[in-house]
Amino acid sequence: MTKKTLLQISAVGGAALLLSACASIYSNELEGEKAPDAAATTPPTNAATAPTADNGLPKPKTNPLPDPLPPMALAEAKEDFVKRTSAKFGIDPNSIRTVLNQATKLDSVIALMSKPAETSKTWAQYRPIFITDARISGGRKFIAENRADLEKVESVYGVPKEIIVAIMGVETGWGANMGKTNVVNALYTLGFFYPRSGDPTKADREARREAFFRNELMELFAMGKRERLDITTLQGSYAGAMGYGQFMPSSYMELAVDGDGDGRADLFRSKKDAFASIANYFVRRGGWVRGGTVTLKATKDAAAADLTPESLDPIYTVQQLADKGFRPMIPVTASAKANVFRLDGVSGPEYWYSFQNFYAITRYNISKHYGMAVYDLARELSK
Ligand SMILES: [Ca+2]
Repeated sequence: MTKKTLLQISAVGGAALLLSACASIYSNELEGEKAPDAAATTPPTNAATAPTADNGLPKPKTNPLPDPLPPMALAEAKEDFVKRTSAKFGIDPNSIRTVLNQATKLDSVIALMSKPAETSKTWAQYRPIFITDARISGGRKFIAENRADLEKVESVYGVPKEIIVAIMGVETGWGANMGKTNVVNALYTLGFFYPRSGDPTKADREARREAFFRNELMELFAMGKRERLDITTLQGSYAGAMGYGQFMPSSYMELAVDGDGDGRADLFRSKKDAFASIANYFVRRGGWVRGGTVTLKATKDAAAADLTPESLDPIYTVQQLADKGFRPMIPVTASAKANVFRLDGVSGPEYWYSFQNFYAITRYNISKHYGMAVYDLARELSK
């Protein structure tokens, strides 16, 4: 099947996601969706909260948060950071110390990170927030203006231009809203002063998230060195996500690529770099399959139980899912790998297959609503 066919295949329900200034950082698993924070970051649910398979079949992949850091006084923690960052990336410790000593703890960042997760919206509530006429027309215009560059990236990576453009639209309105928070300050705040709720059941996760952000700050120093950027001037989301596609520093280091041939990956100013980097993210982080199906609507046998807990990881064969009572509305090879998730649409429950390429979209933000929103917007853009 061609890509266009695949995008058009299903009569989807839509999806919606509210864009906060940035992309999302970790997302609240499958249902929660607090407003997205940092995007291409997909930081990880940790093992305690990650969805698990229910029956002896392979377990979904998890991407655990780092171990908590040993307790240290602030001055000691900062010096430890300087030493480790310097040793790991070969950066002059004094330059790191200077930046760190000038960094500011931002109460606004603490407040945003402490905000309770939004109550879960249903798909029916979500979609109209997310898929708007303005976003559809803006996306079509953006494609028209960048068609040749987008098609070049599409041919190299196999990721449809509509998917790349949908991601950029969701994350930053095609660059109009890349975030206005100083990235060093954001990551310093979350990496050294990550807010604690006081809830003992959340303590471990909060400590791990602090370690995650401190590591992102380390990666930011490495990024400054490699890309020859003054990191103290960079702006992004309150969680430290940057540029057109809202990459966290570690994703920037691992997955950003030079799309315009000037020798640097500049996701702040180069659309060509952003297109290639987003596509590279899909392929390398999500295992995007060129020409592969994203999602298909499924029917559910009356007697079939919902798959709980839900997972988007394509760990079942289509035959195994059929045995559980879920059948695709158009025939699919029985050995194809997928999972099934539920959306609560305007007409009630809907069941959808998550194939590898749906899973890939959700590596950007681990959320079925995010995945469906991007898919649905891409489908609109392909018309
Ligand atoms: Ca470049």
